[in-house]
Amino acid sequence: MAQVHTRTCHICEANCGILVELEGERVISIKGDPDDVLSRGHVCPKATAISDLQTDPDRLRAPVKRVGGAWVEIGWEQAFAEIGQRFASVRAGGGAGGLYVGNPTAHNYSVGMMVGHLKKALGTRFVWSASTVDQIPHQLVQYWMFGHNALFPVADIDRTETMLIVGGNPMASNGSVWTVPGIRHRIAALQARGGELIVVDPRRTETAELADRHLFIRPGTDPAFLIALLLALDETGTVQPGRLAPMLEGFDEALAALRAFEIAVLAAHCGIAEADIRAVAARLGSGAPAAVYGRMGVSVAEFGTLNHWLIQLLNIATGNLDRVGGAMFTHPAVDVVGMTGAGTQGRFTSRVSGMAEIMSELPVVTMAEEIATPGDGQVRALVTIAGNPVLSCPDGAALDEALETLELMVSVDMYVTETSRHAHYILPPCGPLQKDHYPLFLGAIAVRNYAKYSPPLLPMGADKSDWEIVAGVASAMAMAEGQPAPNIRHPRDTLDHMLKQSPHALTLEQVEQHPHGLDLGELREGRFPERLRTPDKMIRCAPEACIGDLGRFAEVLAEAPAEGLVLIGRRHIRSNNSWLHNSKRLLKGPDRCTLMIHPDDAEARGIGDGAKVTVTSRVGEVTVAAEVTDAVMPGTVSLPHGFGHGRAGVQLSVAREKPGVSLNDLTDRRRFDPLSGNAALNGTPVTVLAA
Ligand SMILES: Nc1nc2c(c(=O)[nH]1)N[C@H]1C(S)=C(S)[C@@H](COP(=O)(O)OP(=O)(O)OC[C@H]3O[C@@H](n4cnc5c(=O)[nH]c(N)nc54)[C@H](O)[C@@H]3O)O[C@H]1N2
Ligand SMILES: Nc1nc2c(c(=O)[nH]1)N[C@H]1C(S)=C(S)[C@@H](COP(=O)(O)OP(=O)(O)OC[C@H]3O[C@@H](n4cnc5c(=O)[nH]c(N)nc54)[C@H](O)[C@@H]3O)O[C@H]1N2
Ligand code: SF4
Ligand SMILES: [Mo]
Repeated sequence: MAQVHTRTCHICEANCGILVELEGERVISIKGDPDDVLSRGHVCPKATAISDLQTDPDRLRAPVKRVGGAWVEIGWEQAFAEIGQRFASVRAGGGAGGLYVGNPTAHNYSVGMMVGHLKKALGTRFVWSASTVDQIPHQLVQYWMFGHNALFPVADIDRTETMLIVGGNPMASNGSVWTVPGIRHRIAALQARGGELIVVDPRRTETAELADRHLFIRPGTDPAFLIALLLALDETGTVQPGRLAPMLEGFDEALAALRAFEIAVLAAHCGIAEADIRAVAARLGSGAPAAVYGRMGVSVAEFGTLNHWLIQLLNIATGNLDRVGGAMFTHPAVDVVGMTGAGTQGRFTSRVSGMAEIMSELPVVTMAEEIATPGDGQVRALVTIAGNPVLSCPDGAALDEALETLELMVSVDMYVTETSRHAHYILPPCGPLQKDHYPLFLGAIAVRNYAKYSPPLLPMGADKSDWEIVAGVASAMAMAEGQPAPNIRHPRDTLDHMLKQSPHALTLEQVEQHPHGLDLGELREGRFPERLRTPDKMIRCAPEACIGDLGRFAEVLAEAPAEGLVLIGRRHIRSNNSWLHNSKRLLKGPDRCTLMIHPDDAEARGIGDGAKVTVTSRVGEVTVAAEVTDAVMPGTVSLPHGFGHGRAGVQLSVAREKPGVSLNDLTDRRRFDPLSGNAALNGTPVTVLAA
């Protein structure tokens, strides 16, 4: 007898409600849940792949240890004991521990609760995560302006009149730092009520295809566009912060600093016509609700922090911050803001290049050098949790080499990946349907307030959840080092506690009574000033570092634009970073790892559609098929990240059929945003030649 269970898809930030039909332990179907309070039936093709992940024969089912060139299965107790002993000997030899935490941990509430124990057991400041190849500039700006790094503004697309997306492609990504399932319907509804979607992107993306207006922008030049918008508002007297006015500190100072720039110069720099900039500004400044949102295109850039500051200044200048139809703040069921520290930066620096700590971590651009550079405090033992930095971090090839030199490497991952193949031990978590799920971080950035708990659907058997594995490693390391064993609390209890402590004062039991989610209502305006975490409840509009960074931008603006091509990334709806390429049904169709190049640029180099080309950057070279298309603007080429599965020893049999090349063999560790330390993955200068 088949039975249908409700659940939340954990793969991306959209958090779609799904209906999983099971017959015994066999998945019969996975469909969208029309009654889910957030997603209302939306799903994408990746949801069905959850069952592929569950049944994938390549997925490790027991801990493995690398012996010579082979992987040998061992028991959990033996794995923990050996890891503890080997860690103690690394420490005794003067080596430091290190930790890399990957993206899927943000979709796994329970493992996040154990990371602190592991950091403590490792006794290290060498903590890296996918955050510094991702959203750290958002957090830094929020910390500076609103007083807490987790005060994420959420674009109220369902009630806005103008939605401006700069460097985001939610039609492929399903939204990011913005839990907004079913974006296509939301865009259609916006347009049906007379609103406009405006997309600013060097590529005519799937989202741009739906837009009322798409403006091509030269990669990396977003500060020019954003400053020009603010200047156009200023010139037309449409700067109107409205009810925010009494909460603004330094707003006039910020505007004054921007007045040093000229719209015509900025327009020429970013490649967007002055008339178009003025038209967008007129819409934003019309007084009707508007929301400006920026994502990876502006985050992983050399001016990532400056970009996000300017975006929030735009939301403020148009009176749209904390307003219905603007950029709003949630009332989450678990109030992360109330429970975590405001943020940190610069409390310590990295050993080799002296880069500043950010939100208790070090930027990932420092990871390879900290492992490879000998000396006191060199990282000799590394744990990775749900991460694949060899494919996801800049200059992945350098990291690939560095990892092989470690004395001890432990990967908590269910596959032998480009990264975990270097590990001495791989500790695999259970399959996705064997664990529970609660959207701890993502619920707090959703377009609607809600809570939803998904219980495990399949029995655990001898398998372990990520949190149990990380707790096991932390305990083993602590004990081998002669420290007291960490006091591990069951994540469900911690979750229940967090729910109770938050303003909605829910219990986990109450949440569990709502299998389609507990609706906590639409986002409400007027959260500020109460929600602000600055000591005086003022919005800091002119953070010193941002004002200072305008000088760095002015220098770039004064330079002649560089000749040659720049490389940007892209995402596809049927893939997720580096790790969904082992599902046959997701991988089917034409090869997706192609270099998109504009017809003019292709012609100038004698490159035909489908021809093999060699792409070279300062750090590396790849050979890949060209896709000649006017969807990318002249001067820009695009390659997806997350491919490159052809490396020796990777055990992903489906992914190996179409291995592709890694974009991050071309991206450069030396290109980063100096304010945040976040990697600049987009805008890499490259040469492209027919191979
Ligand atoms: N050039 C370029 N590079 C990029 C990006 C880009 O746009 N351009 N995007 C960046 C971004 S935004 C991110 S978030 C990073 C992601 O970077 P990472 O987090 O380092 O990499 P992922 O590809 O997400 O790899 C996740 C790994 O976790 C494993 N995994 C999946 N689910 C689970 C689980 O439940 N438990 C455990 N233990 N393991 C699991 C997978 O097998 C895989 O090996 O990549 C970044 N890299
Ligand atoms: N299907 C799928 N969904 C995903 C993921 C995935 O890999 N696949 N990854 C998940 C993760 S971890 C994240 S962080 C999110 C990311 O979510 P998004 O940010 O929405 O995804 P991207 O496709 O990286 O979109 C970035 C856009 O910026 C554009 N761009 C590049 N350079 C510039 C620039 O200099 N200026 C401007 N204005 N635009 C630029 C690119 O062309 C691209 O369209 O997606 C999440 N969802
Ligand atoms: S958009 Fe797709 S991958 Fe993301 S949560 Fe929804 S079904 Fe899952
Ligand atoms: Mo990400």
